[in-house]
Amino acid sequence: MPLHYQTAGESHGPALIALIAGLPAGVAIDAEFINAELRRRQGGYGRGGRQRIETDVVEVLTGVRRGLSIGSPITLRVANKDNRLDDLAKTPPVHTPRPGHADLAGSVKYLTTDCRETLERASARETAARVAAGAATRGLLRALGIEVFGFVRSIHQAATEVDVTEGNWRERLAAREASDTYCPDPAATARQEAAIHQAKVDKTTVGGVIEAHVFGCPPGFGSTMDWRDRLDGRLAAAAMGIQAIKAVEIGLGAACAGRFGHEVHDPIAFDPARIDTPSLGFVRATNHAGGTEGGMTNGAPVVVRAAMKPISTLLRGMPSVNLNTKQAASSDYERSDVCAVSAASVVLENVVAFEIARAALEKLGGDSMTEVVDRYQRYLRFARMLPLNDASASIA
Ligand code: EPS
Repeated sequence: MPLHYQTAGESHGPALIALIAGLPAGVAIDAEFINAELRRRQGGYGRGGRQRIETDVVEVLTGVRRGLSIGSPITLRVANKDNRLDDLAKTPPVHTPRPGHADLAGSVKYLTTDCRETLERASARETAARVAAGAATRGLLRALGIEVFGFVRSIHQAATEVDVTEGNWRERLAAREASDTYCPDPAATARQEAAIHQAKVDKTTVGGVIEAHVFGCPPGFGSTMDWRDRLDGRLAAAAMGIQAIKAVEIGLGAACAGRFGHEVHDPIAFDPARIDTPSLGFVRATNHAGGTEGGMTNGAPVVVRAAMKPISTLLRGMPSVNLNTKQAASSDYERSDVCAVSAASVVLENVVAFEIARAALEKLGGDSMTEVVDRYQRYLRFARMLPLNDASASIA
């Protein structure tokens, strides 16, 4: 079975769970790193009261021995302190759906007028489990020299224009760590905080744009042979699958449509000095393709961008309808955030990491990391030897 995961859990149930299967033995499962990512997901300017209640910490229940995976399914659990799903007084039914949330569609789908049945699962609290699952694969990626960096590009109208490259991403990471909005640009951070503050004053919410950049992938992860195996499609599905995401781009994305071909495609050159890098020496001055061509990595950094809508729980309410009476009513208010774009950037970073780990394992295979790393080195060796001849074919 290829690497995959499933999550379970309600926002105010006892816990969130991620069950990962298909990870080889010998992957370092770094609970401290997972917890640091969970803490980052809880943070960011504009978060609401729930994050002051919770301290998300992962419990590794199965599949790991002394910090290393053993090949069996891995169960990760994050407990909810605010666990009150069955307490009707504290967690009453919700009858007036919030425009933009899953409330209306989910209630009709499950033939109930209590939106809580749906909203408990639809809540982005579930993304704690996805962050834990993605973060658990980071040890595998690091063993292959692959790093993922996620950050906030914009909140409302406040955007940064900083570039992120193989050469500067660690500096950008340090700048992101210093930013309350997870944006690697202090001036843009200040404007983003002001936008969130104003939205709070106005009892409304704001969205924004998040990005994840993947460094160190060689050409050939993903596949062009079947549409379901295309890496760009999987990345888009993983990103669009995050609550509140309404658009996903790879590289230049939608901007490709308004340019001529020669302005879009990244010219290929060969630099023998870079043959030992994952690009194998096939270098590009631009990366409009965002690191994927034909549904496969092409050796350039993979760039995934996603647009998040403003959170649909508004303190000021929105025009809606009571599902029992069908009378006009203002949407119900559940404690929520003014802005969760920063948190979403952590989710994007980790769901992208998971998809890259899956694509790497599909290319390389292997039951243990010893095998996976060995197969990776062999693949790179053959690729550097191109064109292969009789002599090369005999190399072990
Ligand atoms: C949360 C995301 C938001 C919060 C939630 C925690 O959920 P939703 O996607 O439904 O807006 O509102 O917190 C609560 C439900 C609460 O009890 O405050 C998250 O990302 O952890």
